[in-house]
Amino acid sequence: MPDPMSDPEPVEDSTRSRRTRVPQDPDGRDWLTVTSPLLPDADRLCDDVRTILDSNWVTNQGTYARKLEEALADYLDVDRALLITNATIALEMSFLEAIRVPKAQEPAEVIVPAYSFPATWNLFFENPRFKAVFVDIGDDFRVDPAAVEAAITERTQAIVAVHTYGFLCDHAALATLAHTHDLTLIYDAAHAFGVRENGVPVGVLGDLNIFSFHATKVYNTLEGGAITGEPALLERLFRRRNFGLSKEEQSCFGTNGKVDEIRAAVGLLNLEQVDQAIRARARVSEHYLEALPAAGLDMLRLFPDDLRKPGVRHNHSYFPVRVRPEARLSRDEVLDALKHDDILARRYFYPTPTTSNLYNIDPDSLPRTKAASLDTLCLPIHHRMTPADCDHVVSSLCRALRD
Ligand code: T4K
Repeated sequence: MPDPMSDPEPVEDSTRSRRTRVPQDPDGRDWLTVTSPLLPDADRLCDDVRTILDSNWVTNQGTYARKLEEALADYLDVDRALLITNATIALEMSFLEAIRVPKAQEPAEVIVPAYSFPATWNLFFENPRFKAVFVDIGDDFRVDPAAVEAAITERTQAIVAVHTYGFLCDHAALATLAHTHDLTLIYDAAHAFGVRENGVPVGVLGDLNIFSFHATKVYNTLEGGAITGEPALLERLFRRRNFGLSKEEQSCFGTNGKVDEIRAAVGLLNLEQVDQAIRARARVSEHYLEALPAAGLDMLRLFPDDLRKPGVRHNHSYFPVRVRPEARLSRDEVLDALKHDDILARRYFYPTPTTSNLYNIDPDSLPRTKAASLDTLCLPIHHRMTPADCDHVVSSLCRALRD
């Protein structure tokens, strides 16, 4: 088999450790973790930190933050990108700004897949202006447009869809539904930085599109996020990000969604190396796609059609696998077997509303969400991984599921 990672280009920051000590781990083991942060060169970052400190201007739309917004708009191929503290705040600001509440006393219904991270819907449960209407996903983790259509009522105001693992939703179908029923379409694009389909960038697919720049993401500012979308909405969100203030006048309500200069400096340096990191991740992905079937691991369902979809520039943010019901171990037992070999895979997403008591819903009403939350595992994938790291994961899975 050709070595998919034998790219002559060196993997960035390859001098850093490929293993991670997890602070909460009492044993202090060195783990091969589900991801590893893309980090800037320390000397270059120190130079930037010195410049920032010397300038006395450390936050509130400083020079680095402005530069990063321009660079992000360029990279994402959009007119404007608003830099935000993190994706959770960016989602909440977007919901408050863009989802209409037509009648007092009646919450706006928002259709949202139940297979996601709680950040996607937490606000809908804490703010009485909204009511979440959960819908199911397909077997490929994407929200099911037929389920969305069936959930639309006269009180529906918005669809919030998630490009889970960077697999783009059926955006054509969702756009048609939103247009036909006059609904706001918001994408949680936390996992989808840099993804394109047939040349169309992910940041233009919804009225608003929210990215996460958390350390665990393909591209990061340590903590951070961004919003792209309709210019008029972005202009209003620009004020909302600064408490609703503009030129020392308050014209709307808002929050503090700003990003400081040091994180913006990290973001600028990371943007220079993100393409290389994505190429390194793509090599890991290809390695798994070749090696797992070759090892006879047919108790794992893989997603080659999504990861190699023609016309799609994927970002390889995650490598999800599903443990088939016939397998001799459950997903959680596979997770434990991997841990035994110092591999920290993760259950993204678990819990979901189908596996938590918090939501008071019938789990069997969302059967595909329930199944995915109980059988899906995300294997380690990051830019520092070597072919030997991938083979270590494959061997560990073979011992658990095959030998
Ligand atoms: N929408 C969706 C669909 C999302 O998945 C998320 C977040 C959001 C919205 C909200 O985005 P943000 O508000 O965070 O911008 C992580 C992340 O904290 C979270 O951002 C992410 N999704 C979620 C899926 O995963 P944990 O609790 O799994 O992270 P943690 O700390 O266990 O880290 C995972 C692994 O990453 C570690 O085992 C090792 C590695 N790691 C992590 C950190 C923080 C490092 O090597 N270094 C580090 O500094 O939540």
